[in-house]
Amino acid sequence: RILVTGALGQIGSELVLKLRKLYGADNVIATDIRKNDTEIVHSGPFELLDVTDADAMYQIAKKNQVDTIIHLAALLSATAESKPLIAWNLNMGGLVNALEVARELKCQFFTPSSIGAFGPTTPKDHTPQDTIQRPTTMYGVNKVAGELLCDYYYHKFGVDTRGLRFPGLISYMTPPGGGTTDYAVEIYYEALRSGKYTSYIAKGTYMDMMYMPDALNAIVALMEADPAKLKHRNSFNVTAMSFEPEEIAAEIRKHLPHFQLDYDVDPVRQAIADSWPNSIDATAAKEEWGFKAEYDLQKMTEDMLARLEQKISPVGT
Ligand code: VAH
Repeated sequence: RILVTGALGQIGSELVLKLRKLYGADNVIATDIRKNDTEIVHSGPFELLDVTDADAMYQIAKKNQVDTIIHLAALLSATAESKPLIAWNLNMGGLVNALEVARELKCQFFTPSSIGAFGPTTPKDHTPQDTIQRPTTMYGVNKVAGELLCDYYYHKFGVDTRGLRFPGLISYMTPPGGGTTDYAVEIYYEALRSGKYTSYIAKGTYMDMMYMPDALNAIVALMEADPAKLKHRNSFNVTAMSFEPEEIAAEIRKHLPHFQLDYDVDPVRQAIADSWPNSIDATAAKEEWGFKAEYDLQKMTEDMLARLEQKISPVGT
């Protein structure tokens, strides 16, 4: 059975539903520090869990005979930058607790890394799988330390740890919270709600992005991949596209011609974005476990706007 931490977050809230369809609802135990009234809580087992409580996590995993842990509970880049020590304690404390449970109960293990694991001295274009990682954000420090810790648990204790360096993830179900790439989600909501969006990320700032369905497929494909074929484990570069605010706005205008984009740059999140790559190279993921993305900017925009139109009242109504 699969234990998911941070199940009510941006990735978790869609991944849990997908895993329940794939492996059976009762085989996916969703946990989070809070409860809400969504399908996650009602469509299968849900438990309250603070991942900084090692014993609580162990008890839930043991009681449910868990053999796979998907550890998603974390603070994202902008939030982590605003409260770095809390971020360290949650991001690293939660991770080491989850790895210890995986070691003791012999579970397969997944946790996401991020393009945030790269820094200003990393080659910015077609960033290689193996390269310099000197991030200048607490989130980046957590992601690099997390990658190294997961590799350590694999080499030292034989825990089957696997990870993905996710780009900005775009989804229509649960908006992200506290990320730097969140503008690329907010812009779709505002395009429909008000017909205009003020971006806190500057014109010309390229970042890797991916539509959530591709991210979820990548997690399942990696976790089901033949371990003998994995030369890397923590963590694989994966990406679907790279764009700057003007480009996503132009794609939106193909559907909403009057959409207006302007800028009010947030220096904190702009500094984070500037420290990240412009585009990363996902060759290793393609070669070692057949990664591929189905959605490009055009296809994602079509789907996002169609789905969000059903969720929120379109502009002018
Ligand atoms: C963030 N959405 O902005 C996350 C992600 C690559 C970006 O790590 O922090």
